[in-house]
Amino acid sequence: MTDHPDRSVTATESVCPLCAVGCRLAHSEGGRAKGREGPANPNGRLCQKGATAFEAVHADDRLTTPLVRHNGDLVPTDWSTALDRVGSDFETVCDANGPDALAFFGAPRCTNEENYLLQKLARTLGTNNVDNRARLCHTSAATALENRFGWPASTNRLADLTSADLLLVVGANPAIQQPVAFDAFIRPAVADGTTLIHVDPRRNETTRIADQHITPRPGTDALCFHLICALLVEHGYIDASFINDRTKDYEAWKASLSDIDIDAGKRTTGVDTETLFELADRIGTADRVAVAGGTGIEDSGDASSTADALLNMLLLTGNVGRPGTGFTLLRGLNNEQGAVDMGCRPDTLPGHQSLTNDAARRRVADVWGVEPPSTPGHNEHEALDAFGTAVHGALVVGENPAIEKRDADLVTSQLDALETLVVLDVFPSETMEHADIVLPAAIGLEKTGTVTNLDRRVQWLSVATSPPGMARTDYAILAALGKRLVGSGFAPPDPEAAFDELRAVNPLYEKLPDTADERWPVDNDSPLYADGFATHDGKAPFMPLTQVVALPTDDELVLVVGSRAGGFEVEHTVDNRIRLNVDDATVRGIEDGDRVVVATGDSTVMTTAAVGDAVREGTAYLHADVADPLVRSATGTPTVTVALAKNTRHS
Ligand SMILES: Nc1nc2c(c(=O)[nH]1)N[C@H]1C(S)=C(S)[C@@H](COP(=O)(O)OP(=O)(O)OC[C@H]3O[C@@H](n4cnc5c(=O)[nH]c(N)nc54)[C@H](O)[C@@H]3O)O[C@H]1N2
Ligand SMILES: Nc1nc2c(c(=O)[nH]1)N[C@H]1C(S)=C(S)[C@@H](COP(=O)(O)OP(=O)(O)OC[C@H]3O[C@@H](n4cnc5c(=O)[nH]c(N)nc54)[C@H](O)[C@@H]3O)O[C@H]1N2
Ligand code: SF4
Ligand SMILES: [Mo]
Repeated sequence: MTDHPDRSVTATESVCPLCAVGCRLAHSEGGRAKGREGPANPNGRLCQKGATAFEAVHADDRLTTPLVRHNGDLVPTDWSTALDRVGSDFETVCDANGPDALAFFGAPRCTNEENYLLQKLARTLGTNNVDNRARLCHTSAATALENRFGWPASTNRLADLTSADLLLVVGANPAIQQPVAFDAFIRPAVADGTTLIHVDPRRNETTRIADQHITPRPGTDALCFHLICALLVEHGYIDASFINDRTKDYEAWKASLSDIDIDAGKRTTGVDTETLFELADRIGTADRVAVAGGTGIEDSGDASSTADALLNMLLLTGNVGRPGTGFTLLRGLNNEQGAVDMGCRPDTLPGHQSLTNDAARRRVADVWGVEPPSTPGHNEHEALDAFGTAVHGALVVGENPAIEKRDADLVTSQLDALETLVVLDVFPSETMEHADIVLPAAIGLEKTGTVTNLDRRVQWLSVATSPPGMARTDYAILAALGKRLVGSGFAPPDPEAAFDELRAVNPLYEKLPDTADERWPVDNDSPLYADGFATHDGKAPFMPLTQVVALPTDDELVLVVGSRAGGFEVEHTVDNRIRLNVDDATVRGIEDGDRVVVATGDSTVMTTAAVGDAVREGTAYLHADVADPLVRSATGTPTVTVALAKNTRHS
């Protein structure tokens, strides 16, 4: 279609397309982004990576033409040839195997309207096989919040963190990963007297301003917080009227605490009794306690989650529904919250309405003219496993669907097992190498539409420039695909009309004004659950601990993994070194700078040792990219052996 020769960039105000904080910015002279005051960046600042947001506009390697595979190569073509090919390929798959042979992956980097269209396309065709990347980052915490409180989202505003008396940051490093929110809300709160407790087996940049650093062995946080709850109950630090009026299952949960042996728990978690007592005291005596959780509290496996234990602690002490309390989900990608709110998940319609809720399905059918199917679809993990057997065609929007980016073999063979793989992206990716059709898309600064940040604020993007070459917005591409696959009435004419349509089917977004720029579900700025939980009886249940923690043997270390990234690093350098505690290094004859072999099961990784006190004894830390083969082959929290590599000691 149209080429866009004029790509000058205007200084129109928009939202940073990089992370879930959602800072406001505009293009400035010299090509850098300049912050504009907004709710997430009230002082108008941006972080280092946000300042480079416009670099992608003029990057040399942007995708600018549709590509179709021909005799093994991806060759440039025009839009109508590419779109016709997607249409006929998907029809072939559907005719032979039914709509559940298609899977739709996307799109936490795209707008709400784009995510809305993507799931509408899947469901109108007759499948709930639609999911998005948020699954890799924050699924345990989001699920715990949804099951216990009502919505898979932060309970409070970022700005509320400043009124907490005590803030626990658990398994996260907001000083680096959400830097503007950290500087605008957490740092000033601490300067103003909020006690900051950092719970993380590794010391990181966030620990620098913490009053207390608690280092449970990786994977034992749930037990650690159950121990703290047991101490809170024992010492009478509970909010009896909150428990009575707002919660349920308290007595059964309390009875389950008697199974917990403080001394055994101390050995398992590695946190000494004094520290546990001190923390219980701090929590029990504070008026407002808030928790902020990151990717470190995500569980591998189906054990009861750390998030569940943290929510018990908040319920027990009445710390939900008031400013300065609650749970902040430190989400990562710019529209991760919006992608799930729009129903890009296999089990719910827009607004987190259950697929089995007849009234919700009818409400959607009234608007779409088609009733969505009621059986849940495959999530991304399941769909990838089913490629080539139950699933034969996939549409991937702005994702690189390697479940873990490093497991190239599995992903390659699964992607190649598809009959047709369609990728919408802005840059070449590993996934694209397996694609049959590639459609060039626009980045956030080249389009309009809304995005939802990590505290549920919905903001409009503005067009600062046009996409390069023949690239089009994901919205335009999905609308064109819908027209071919469903019919001419499929998509509203533009994102503004789509915002109207999605408000009509999504009860959480219903009351947002046309200008958006409010937080769902629009009840000014009060915390969620001020008057009751969004559960069927308005009460939040307590949840007993079901996790069984295996202790590592003497020669093993528990592996801590971190520095997860969503692919927009300012510098693409990864610190490959394994962090070891001095005591653990000494018994193994390892010195700082030595080459070491890290192993679990059949997987090994060769790297360099960094010896010091960044991790507690019994644990070791590796960057997520380096740790990937080890994490993949382990079930649950991996334990590893670390040994000096042969013949590598520099003398
Ligand atoms: N510059 C930049 N910023 C980004 C991104 C980017 O690509 N670049 N990506 C964004 C994305 S997608 C995401 S998901 C976020 C990630 O943001 P974070 O969740 O803050 O990610 P990490 O820095 O890996 O911090 C996770 C912490 O969990 C700890 N941890 C590991 N295991 C355990 C455990 O068992 N218990 C406890 N308590 N802690 C544990 C690790 O030591 C680590 O310090 O960052 C976002 N911000
Ligand atoms: N080994 C390892 N694995 C990891 C992580 C890790 O650090 N190490 N991090 C984990 C985490 S936290 C996350 S969030 C995931 C990230 O997993 P993915 O979301 O799959 O991450 P990326 O590889 O960055 O792929 C995103 C793609 O979106 C494209 N894109 C950006 N903006 C747009 C847009 O507006 N439209 C379209 N169509 N495309 C766009 C980019 O060009 C890029 O190719 O990976 C997880 N897996
Ligand atoms: S904190 Fe996130 S949203 Fe804000 S400027 Fe940095 S990358 Fe962009
Ligand atoms: Mo992420």
